[in-house]
Amino acid sequence: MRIDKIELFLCRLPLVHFFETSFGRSYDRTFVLVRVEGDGHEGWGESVAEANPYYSSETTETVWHIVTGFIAPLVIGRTFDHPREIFPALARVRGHNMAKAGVEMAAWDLYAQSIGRPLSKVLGGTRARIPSGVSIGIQDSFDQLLDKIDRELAAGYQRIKIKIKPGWDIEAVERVRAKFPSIGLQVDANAAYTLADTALLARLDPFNLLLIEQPLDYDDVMDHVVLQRSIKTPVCLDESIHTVRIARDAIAAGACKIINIKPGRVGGHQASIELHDLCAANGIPVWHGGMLESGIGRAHNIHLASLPNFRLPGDIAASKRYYQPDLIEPAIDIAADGTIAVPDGPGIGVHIVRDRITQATLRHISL
Ligand code: OSB
Ligand code: MG
Repeated sequence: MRIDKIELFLCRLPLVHFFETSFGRSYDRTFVLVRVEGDGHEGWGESVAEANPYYSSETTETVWHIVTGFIAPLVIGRTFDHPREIFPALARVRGHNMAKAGVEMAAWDLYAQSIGRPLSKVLGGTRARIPSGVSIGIQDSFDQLLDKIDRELAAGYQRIKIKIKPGWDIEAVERVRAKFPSIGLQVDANAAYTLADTALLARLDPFNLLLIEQPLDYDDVMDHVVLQRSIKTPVCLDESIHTVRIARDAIAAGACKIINIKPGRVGGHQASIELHDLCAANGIPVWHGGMLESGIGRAHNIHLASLPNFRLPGDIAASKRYYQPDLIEPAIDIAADGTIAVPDGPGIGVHIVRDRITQATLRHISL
């Protein structure tokens, strides 16, 4: 495959509902779409960096800078036998995994389109449907939280994740468990605690949570080892897992029992497959995270989540929880059993509505 052209679209879409994590509340989502062209086909990707560097150090502006200045020159005009070769070809760019992933994932779509196969099959996926869960942000009141959970369960979602932070943790979980004693429930702290909070976090033990996601700092491994020894709830790492090598070390050290895979965080589909396989070989279940993606990134996530070691429901939910309308047609939806169909057309297998991208675009460049 040869990539002749890369286009970037800096987009902004209003969120259907605000989303609040331990680092703040958002009312809209700014992101970079990537379109690649070559061999008479196109491919689309979405870089999940946000406008601010709060979840990760990357932002939409660093993605723009790194893709235009450093990644595009390493990719444009080059021939690759397979998209798995792209991530290693970008190795001289240190970090910037979200920038790399935007381009790399678009190239996987292009490749799958060019051979007329669904992306899931090219990635090694084995499932036709994936189990779906929801991530529910911090709300204005516990009653509002319980109402939201009620509605998501009625829609069929198979598990609920709630965001926690100091002051919105034990009582929130207590209230949710009192009303919903047997649902699949997990919490995500987005790095809001330290080891000084160990006794507090141990108070979550009786609530039978599936996992606690990223309780400690975004670049920490060893404090999580200490924490995991002191609490029963399985620790799941998100922010800390930037590379397959860090995952290997985290698993060996006992920092976590579960890992969340977001392709943007590790540099795209190839790194995600390697992370998935490493976890499978070590008996570590994985699940697919979410970054409030538009339908383009969401479609990529669905294909990736069809691989066999994605053993827990992902944060991959219906489009209408995020954007109305979404950038694709038909929108992604869940069935009553809480599963999402993996698209079976070529590539990511969704129809991209160009007018809606044009409307959402703040800046465009063609390279
Ligand atoms: O930590 O998983 C996270 C959204 C933005 C940044 C970080 C996270 C999240 C989510 C949302 O939890 C998951 C979704 O897309 O619904
Ligand atoms: Mg998380």
